[in-house]
Amino acid sequence: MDEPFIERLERLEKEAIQALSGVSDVGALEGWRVRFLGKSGLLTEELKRIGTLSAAERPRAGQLVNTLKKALGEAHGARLGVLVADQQKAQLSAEAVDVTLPGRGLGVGSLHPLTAALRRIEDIFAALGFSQASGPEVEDEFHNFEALNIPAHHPARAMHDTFYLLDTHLLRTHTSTVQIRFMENNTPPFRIIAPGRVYRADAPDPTHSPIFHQVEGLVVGEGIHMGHLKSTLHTFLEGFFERPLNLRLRPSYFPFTEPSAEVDVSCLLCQGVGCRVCKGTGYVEVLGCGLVHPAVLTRVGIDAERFSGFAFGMGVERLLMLRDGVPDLRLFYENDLRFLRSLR
Ligand code: 2U9
Repeated sequence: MDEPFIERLERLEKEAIQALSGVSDVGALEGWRVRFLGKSGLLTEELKRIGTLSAAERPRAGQLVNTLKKALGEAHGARLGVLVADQQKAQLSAEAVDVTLPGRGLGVGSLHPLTAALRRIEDIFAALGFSQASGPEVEDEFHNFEALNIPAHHPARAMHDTFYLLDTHLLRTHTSTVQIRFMENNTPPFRIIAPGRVYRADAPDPTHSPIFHQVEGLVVGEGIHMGHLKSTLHTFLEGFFERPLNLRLRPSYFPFTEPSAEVDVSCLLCQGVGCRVCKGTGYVEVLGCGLVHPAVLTRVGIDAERFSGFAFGMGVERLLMLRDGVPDLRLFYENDLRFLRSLR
């Protein structure tokens, strides 16, 4: 057999073994297999060369090529085994779970800012001797309008942008309905607050939502006057905003109170100096109030000669926006945890 053939085979073997030791992943190993053992690989080339040898040399040459092919096949198998084992080991350690690490915990959650605010408002009024009353959210026109001195075609009905259900029922536009029901079933004297959800067909914007929350209050007794109203609201507002405040009552109009007033407090940001929150006026409006209109007392069977009362109403979202600097009322309804966590 010609010497170059044997030498070439030996060189090929050396080259293959050396190349195999440099193969470090399954992809590269496949490249190695194609190069040396593939159909058009280097060993196949040697097999083809056998045809050019003399008939006497061919059997030995064939034997040598086949032996090398077998040896390289075995070396390939062994390397593949090592690489697959290495790969599995790397994957297992990458996916390893350290069971000794402390757990992440489930979190305990917290009250929604509106719920927390309602509870605080209820607590402050409880300390002032008020009890809580509640009632249905689906109401009739009598309790939402007529009993409150808002007859049919009164412009105040249009102001309320009411959601009607059928022709006779509606979603309450204020919690005054609760106080009407309370007065139908109780006799003075009493002090109550009516906290709850109310509905108005307003398009949502930074200061409007079709659902919002009110706390209304009602005190009825003998000799109740504006002085009681003002001191009650002053105590409540200083408790809620947790700071001394100046109060300003501006004359206003509501069908269910006479006289009526809107209550301003010295600006929560600038304390009355004038800033963007109070638009330079030093005051911000926080709620509405008044003495209960005698016609409202009479409508529910309370002697308006003997008894008088005061009432007030506030939007809970608005109070929270002022206290906590919330720029958009809709945030209270989107349940974005970043917002919810930003309020206490
Ligand atoms: C009865 C009699 C009178 C409740 C009152 C207001 C003034 C008032 C608004 C504040 C902001 C509603 O949420 S808001 O849009 N409310 O200005 N509410 S007096 O008067 C009553 C309630 C019940 C039987």
